[in-house]
Amino acid sequence: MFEYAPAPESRDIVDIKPSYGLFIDGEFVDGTGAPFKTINPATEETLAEVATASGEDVDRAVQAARKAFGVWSAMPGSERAKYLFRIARIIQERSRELAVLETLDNGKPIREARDVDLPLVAAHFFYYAGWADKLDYAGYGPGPKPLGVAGQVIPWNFPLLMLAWKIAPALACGNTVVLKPAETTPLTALLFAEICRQAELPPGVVNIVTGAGETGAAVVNHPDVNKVAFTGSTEVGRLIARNVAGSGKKVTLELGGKAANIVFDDAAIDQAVEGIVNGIFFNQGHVCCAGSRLLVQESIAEELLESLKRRLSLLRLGDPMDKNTDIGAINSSTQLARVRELSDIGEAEGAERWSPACALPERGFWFPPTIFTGVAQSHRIARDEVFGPVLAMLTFRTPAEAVEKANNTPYGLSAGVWTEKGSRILWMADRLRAGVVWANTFNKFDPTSPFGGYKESGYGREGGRHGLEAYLDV
Ligand code: TXE
Repeated sequence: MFEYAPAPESRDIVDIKPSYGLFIDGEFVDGTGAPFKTINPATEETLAEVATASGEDVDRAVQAARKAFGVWSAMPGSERAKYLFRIARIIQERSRELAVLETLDNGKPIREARDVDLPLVAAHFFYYAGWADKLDYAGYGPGPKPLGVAGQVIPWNFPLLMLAWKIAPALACGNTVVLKPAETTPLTALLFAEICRQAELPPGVVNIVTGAGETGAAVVNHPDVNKVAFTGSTEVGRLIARNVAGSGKKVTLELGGKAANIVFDDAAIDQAVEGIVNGIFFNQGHVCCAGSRLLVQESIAEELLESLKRRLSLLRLGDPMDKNTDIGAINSSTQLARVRELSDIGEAEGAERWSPACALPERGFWFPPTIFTGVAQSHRIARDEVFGPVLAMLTFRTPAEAVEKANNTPYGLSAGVWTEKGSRILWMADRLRAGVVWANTFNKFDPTSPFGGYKESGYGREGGRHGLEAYLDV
């Protein structure tokens, strides 16, 4: 570790209330379930008390969304676009406040919240605002129709960005929404509710219900919900798919991943090292498409590992509010326990574990950047989604072997290829069973680009024109 001068962002720019209600029909209201606390995972301090929506509250939210659907879906697309553009602009204006609140509630470095999450959140609203009036077939007969009320359940790794991925396309198409944020990160969704009021969005078009899995289940199982969109664990995704089967609801699921980041011997090594670090340590590895399996061509494996270790020794772990921080806090004690358990299993199964010397803060939930070498494909560290800052390194000799190993997983969300040979990129991309293949980059997102998985990583696409299809009957 080396010394550097701390540069903390001010937390005074956010006004965190002691307690929060639900956002139903344009108003903040009490929940009838027992309230829960949301904490700052970097300090374990309680940030606020948040309402739990019971089945009854969820029903009220769905009824409000149903009522608003009449008005919202009948509105010309150009009018809906105005609201979405207004929301996008307010997000830009209030982005510093949103970024600080995201960092406090989630534990991610402020630099990432400010420079990655928030610009992408605004970009999604701008992008889908632009679609709203392109969906009307004015003068040419009836156009595609919105589905109705969308029930959306999102995780804690990108609380606002997942909200944007879900809400922006749904509203652009004329649907109304009941969204449940994750129980460890509800605050930015509630600030977004305030932004909906500021944008004078008609009441009931967006409803936010907070709570744990039971609240999520009440949303997706509600008979008046027409479309279910879920991002989260594969386990819960399976449960949801089973529960809604035969109900006529349309479903999109975005689930886990175990992406291969594949480095060939002709790759620009320095660039690849940056891409590997970004691939697995960005957002503490709490990324569904994280490059958690490093596949390196055998001839450069030793050299690459040395460069990677040197680079990891320069990463700064600590206070997420410090603008210098590279690695923030693990989002919850539950997630930390999972990362620890899978890492311990990695060691017990015979892989070698390495982390740079790095002091962990005393309070809060922390895990050092970690690399496993000597990993076999059968090891759980090579198969299970860790969802933390843990990289499993494997080697290969030929491109065919790289493809075989990369595809040897039940998941198929993303992959990365590092080579200076253009034809090899195309050859690999054609054979990798993954929804996204990045070439000489990783974790690059854009609202114009569809995102989603093959195999057990889920079904349906979010983002781009394809993202609209999930919210329309054509
Ligand atoms: O996920 P859950 P958890 C993976 C990652 C992580 C593991 C567990 O590997 O370690 O899942 O995380 C709501 N009906 N991912 O436990 O439980 C829940 O309240 C409806 C990958 O946090 O799936 C939250 O809002 N909803 C992933 C959301 O589902 C239910 C992101 C996600 O929580 C529900 C997160 C139910 N029965 C975790 N039970 C990714 N793909 O990015 C829970 N929820």
